[in-house]
Amino acid sequence: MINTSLKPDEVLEELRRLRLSDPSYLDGEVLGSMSTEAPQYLVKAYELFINTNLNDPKLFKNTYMLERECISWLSNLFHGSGYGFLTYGGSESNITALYILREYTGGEVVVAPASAHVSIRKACKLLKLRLVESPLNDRFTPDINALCDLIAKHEAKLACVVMTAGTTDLGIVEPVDRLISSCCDFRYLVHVDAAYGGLIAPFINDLSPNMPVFDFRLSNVCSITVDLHKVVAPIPCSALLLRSKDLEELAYFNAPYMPLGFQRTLLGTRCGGIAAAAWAAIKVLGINGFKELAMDLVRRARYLSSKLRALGVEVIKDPELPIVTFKVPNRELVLNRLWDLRKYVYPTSIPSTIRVVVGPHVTYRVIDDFIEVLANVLRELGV
Ligand code: 0PR
Repeated sequence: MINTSLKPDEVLEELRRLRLSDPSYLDGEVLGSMSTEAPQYLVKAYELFINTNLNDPKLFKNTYMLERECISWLSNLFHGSGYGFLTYGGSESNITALYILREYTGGEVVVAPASAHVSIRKACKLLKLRLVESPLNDRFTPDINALCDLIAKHEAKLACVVMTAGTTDLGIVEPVDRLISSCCDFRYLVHVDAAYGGLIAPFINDLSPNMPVFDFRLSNVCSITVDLHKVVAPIPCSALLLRSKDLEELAYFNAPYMPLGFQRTLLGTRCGGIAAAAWAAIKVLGINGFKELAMDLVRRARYLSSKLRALGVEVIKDPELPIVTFKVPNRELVLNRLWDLRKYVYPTSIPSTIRVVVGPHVTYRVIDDFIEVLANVLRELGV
């Protein structure tokens, strides 16, 4: 039973206690999740705008200005023209993108490699779009010929093709550029789900020189999802970037009682804190800060991968983005033991594999500690 007669101080104390017993990022416990511990200045920025509503831009002009500046900066990074919205997460961005592209094209089918995130499946279900999946090859990347065959087959009814820049299992940046150059006889629009890779891939050319291009320079690309809460911002914080104003306007909904006469995005009231946190992150980090962070994460992921190999563990793929996926015999047993020891790593959809996402809180010390625990677990279980 919940005690309902607590004083504010008491309730906060109780909440502190509850939060402390949930996993900690900074103690190196959260290892498989894509979220991270946001720095305090971003939490503060969020808090300053916590009672503002992004969906009432005439009332909260500055909040709206912060959103526009964030979209403009992010859009610029992807060679776009400044259209789009801040959203509450990659799922909302993806659902909105598919909604907009369905409205724009009148299409009924979405073609995507099997690596597409569950939010794409969710979007298709909600929007009554038929998702047609194309296979991955033995390197877990999309089979471009198969994808192109499906595009040809469904061209007339296609709402869009979805490609992922930073797949959930392996952090693979799918070759949007290669698809478009080799599948050029058909008309189709592409939505890029860069929820995970969007704020990492553009910055790591020095370490991964062959990174595919997946931005608005490719004329088929109409929308890009990019999450700030996967690299730096407090949850929730994502963006949906759009190629043009007419696409953006497809997510405006008449609301005669509102000061502007319409509402933007699929949600109603939207906390302005997300705009303040995103704006603060962009102002503080800038291109150089994001680059430094992204490069550092990739270096740490490579360090983890080499440590795993030194243990005799098979790493599925050299990490391009900072996700390290590796094989273990008897996965359930190993996962359970690691979770018992508060090392929260995740299974992936590839059989017998476990994933570590190297977020900002996964430092070299955290990695060394994890390797030691994993070595003990593997020894102890004799697997
Ligand atoms: N697109 C891709 C490629 C993703 O990996 C994710 C989330 C999304 C879209 C959806 O983003 P939102 O979760 O912001 O809506 N990928 C993570 C995953 O499935 C989500 C996650 C994050 C899961 C933190 C657990 C967790 O603790 O692993």
